[in-house]
Amino acid sequence: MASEALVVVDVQNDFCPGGALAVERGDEVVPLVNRLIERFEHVVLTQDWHPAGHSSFASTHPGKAPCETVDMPYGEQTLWPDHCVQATHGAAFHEGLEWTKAELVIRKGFRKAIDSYSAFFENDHETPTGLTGYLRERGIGKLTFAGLATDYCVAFSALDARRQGFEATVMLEACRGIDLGGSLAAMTQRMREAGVVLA
Ligand code: VGL
Ligand code: ZN
Repeated sequence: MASEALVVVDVQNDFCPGGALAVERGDEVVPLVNRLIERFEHVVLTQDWHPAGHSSFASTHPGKAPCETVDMPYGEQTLWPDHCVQATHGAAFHEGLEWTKAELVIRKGFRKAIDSYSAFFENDHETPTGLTGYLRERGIGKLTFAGLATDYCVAFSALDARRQGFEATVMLEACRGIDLGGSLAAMTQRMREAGVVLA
């Protein structure tokens, strides 16, 4: 039988209260995620990891504000405040996160010209992060997701997991959402339709 892994998505300072792209009550997931980390044999973390001047930052596009969109070669891209800049405090994991046990940290969003919500593919839905190969080689077929944000990085990761043939469960109580323009309801529906188990 294929083994399982927990994927902890972007539990970083910038997505917690006080951070640059704070998800409301984002820090509340920390104790819940820690409990999940204890329960799982294999744990993978993702870390949003942008170079300064990243193309997903509104500040990179003169006249644009956060939450507006721009057309990128790979499609429409939502713009964000500068966040999770490589090696800054904002990009570090929340200090309460008990990440010692994690066997892999997947960094994403490090290419200046392309954003990456999913743990599997960048936002062109083509450029792989390498996670599929890693999990397959290790015989891991079943994934459980928790972290931030429900309607962006968690949802796109869970959808891509299904597309790549993994079983996927999202622990909703150990996630918090951004909910931009109804994104939480829309992404919840898309996950359900894709066969993601919402627990
Ligand atoms: C995320 C927006 C931009 C996330 C990352 O972790 O959900 N959202 N970068
Ligand atoms: Zn980001």
